[in-house]
Amino acid sequence: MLVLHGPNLNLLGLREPEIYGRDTLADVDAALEQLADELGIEVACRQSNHEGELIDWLHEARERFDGVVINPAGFTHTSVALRDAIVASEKPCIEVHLSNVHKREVFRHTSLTAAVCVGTVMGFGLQSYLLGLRAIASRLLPATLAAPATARPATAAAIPVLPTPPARASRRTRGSRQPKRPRRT
Ligand code: CA2
Repeated sequence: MLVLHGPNLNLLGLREPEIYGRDTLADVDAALEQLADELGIEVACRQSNHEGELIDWLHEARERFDGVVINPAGFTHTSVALRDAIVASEKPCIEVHLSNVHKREVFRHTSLTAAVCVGTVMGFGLQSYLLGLRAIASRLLPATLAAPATARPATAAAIPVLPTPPARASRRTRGSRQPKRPRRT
């Protein structure tokens, strides 16, 4: 798996601990590597302050990685190019955020990247990354979370994308659930 940290995350733990906590980026990467070991997968963690470099790494994921966990940081809210690169990677991506962006400024409430990711984890600090890694691992290797490393098959088929649930019946077609009008007396 590839883990990408976006701009300014190299400062993690050094500033604004009230928002982002006291864990440093090295702590996050160490925790990811430990979890990857437990899950029996390999992880490569990279950080860049440059949009183009993040895009190049997403292109690299096409050939070299099975999935991506990405915290696009400030680019979440601005970058069509990063969104396009996530699509171009043709790999399942999970978006993660340390903070709950919906509790913060309105400009952080929009993510240009979330809709092209499988899902988003936010608000749990370092744990957001670990939950994101578990999510991507369980999607690609169903045995990963269910069985200890010794009992796992050498290879496992990817879980197919879940089918879209059938559309719910409209309120009008659910006649029995309509509140009954009081009878006129
Ligand atoms: O909560 C997150 O993970 C964010 O992606 C962090 C971004 C922010 O722009 C997003 O809205 C939410 C900011 C990353 C900057 O990280 C810093 C860490 C320490 C000190 C200063 C910045």
